[in-house]
Amino acid sequence: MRLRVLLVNPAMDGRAFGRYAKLMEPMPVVGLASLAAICERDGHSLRVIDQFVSASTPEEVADVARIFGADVLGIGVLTPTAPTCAAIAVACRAASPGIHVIAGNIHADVFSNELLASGIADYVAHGEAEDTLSELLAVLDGGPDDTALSAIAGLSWRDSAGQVHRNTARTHRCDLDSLPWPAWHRFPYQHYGLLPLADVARPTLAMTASRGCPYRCEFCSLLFSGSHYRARDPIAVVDEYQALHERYGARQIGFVDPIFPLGRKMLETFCEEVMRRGLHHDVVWVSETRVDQIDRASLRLMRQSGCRRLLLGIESGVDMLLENVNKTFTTERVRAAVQLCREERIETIGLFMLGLPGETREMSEQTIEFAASIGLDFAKFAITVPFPGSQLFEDLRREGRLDRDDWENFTTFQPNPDLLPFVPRDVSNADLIRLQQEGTRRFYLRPSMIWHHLVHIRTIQPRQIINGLRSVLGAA
Ligand code: B12
Repeated sequence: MRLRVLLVNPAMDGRAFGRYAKLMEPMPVVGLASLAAICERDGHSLRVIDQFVSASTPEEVADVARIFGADVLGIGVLTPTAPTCAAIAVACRAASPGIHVIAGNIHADVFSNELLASGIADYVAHGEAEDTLSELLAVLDGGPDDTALSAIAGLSWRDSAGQVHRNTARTHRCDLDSLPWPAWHRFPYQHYGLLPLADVARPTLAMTASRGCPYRCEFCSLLFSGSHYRARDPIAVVDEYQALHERYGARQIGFVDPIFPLGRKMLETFCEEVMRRGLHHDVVWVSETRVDQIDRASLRLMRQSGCRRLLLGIESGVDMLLENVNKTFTTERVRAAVQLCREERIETIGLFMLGLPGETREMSEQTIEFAASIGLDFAKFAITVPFPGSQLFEDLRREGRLDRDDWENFTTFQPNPDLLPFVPRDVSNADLIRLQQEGTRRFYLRPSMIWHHLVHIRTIQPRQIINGLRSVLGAA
């Protein structure tokens, strides 16, 4: 017998994004789509709900589970969606007694004990879950058996007596190319975008060329789980890239690796292969990278192969703050990299964080000024949030400055000053939110920027302009 598996991508509560809520768009979930492919490969029956698109309530998800006769609910838990995940699990258990609840992704990874002890989940797959899930479903298929369960690396679970176990960790899979490609046909992929700022063309899909990240930024929640960097074979990357275009009609592909490109050789082989197959005529790509990973020759090749926009994690315009969070590059390097991108005609989105540890109001102002002065095409100002899994979270917890678990408020666009999870000592909560709005306003509402967008960029749709203006100007 094979199992009936329901996979759910839980949505964030739009209220946690306040005035920016309308800018949120459903985005491809590569991790869950990869797990969907594993379920298909192993012959299980599968249903997928992307709550970002369906906007289903937990009760509606539970109805689908009941009607489908789901044996298993698999749910990906990021920090701000943890309460929604719990509500979905509770509703599904009520509607389908006996359903096995499997949780994964970073928040479940960090809080596996709590999720299992509270009865929200029966199993937590730590880290990258393709192999763990496959083995777990095979065991559940034969009826759960404690001995077999305890042999699955990377799994935490609750036994029949209610005791929680954590098995040995699973070593990171180095061979990423033998994984089946994400099963996008199970997802409402026609609805996906790459957030307004990264949308150059549609339909759009996403993929990864690597996993893990060798850098150690303090605020990154992949710090503990994802430090082992592994790259795919660039030719296999182009195979998937081409398939996304041919099977699903993708005209834009977003690389959601922590950093892509990373490493010259891989980049060159990837770009040249894309061009050899003529894909650069039909598909554009965007990715997130570091300013110290790009040079003129790489950028030129990237542009030729279809790269149109880069997201750059710049974070701050203050060198001391960059150093504090282990960023290992300076503002001078940022300025030079953005200038190079301009010269090589690749558009840039600067990602900034306001309210970093040690930041003062003056420093936030300096970051906003810096953002507007270096020739970026777009800028996004996020409020610093100590996400579980990051060093920042660990440090604040240890210092007793983070004694809370209202996870729904852990978002980088929290509109309510009283609910901000973290504010540096020298800035007030209200100031921080004002600075975020001010940064966005000062960046976009410059005549030169408006002209630049109307005449040169022209990728933002009228609906996005209206929503953008409403969020910047503070209209409801
Ligand atoms: C694409 C992306 C998004 C997309 C899709 C999110 C999603 N549900 O996957 C969107 C735009 C919606 C998004 C939003 C947010 N994101 Co985001 N996002 C990413 C990004 C860039 C790529 C994720 C990805 O696809 N990785 C590749 C796949 C293969 O890996 P994976 O997703 O980790 O999946 C594996 C495992 O986690 C696990 N797994 C995942 N899901 C499930 C489900 C089950 C059932 C099981 C068993 C296992 C499992 O198995 C997967 C396969 O190996 C990452 C950074 C990064 N590069 O990883 C940040 C990241 C995941 N996002 C992050 C954050 C902070 C957010 C926001 C909170 C941002 C905000 N503005 O406030 C929101 C929260 C949205 C939400 N749903 O909760 C943090 C996570 C923080 C945390 N502790 O939860 C990350 C790690 C960025 C960072 N460096 O800090 N994000």
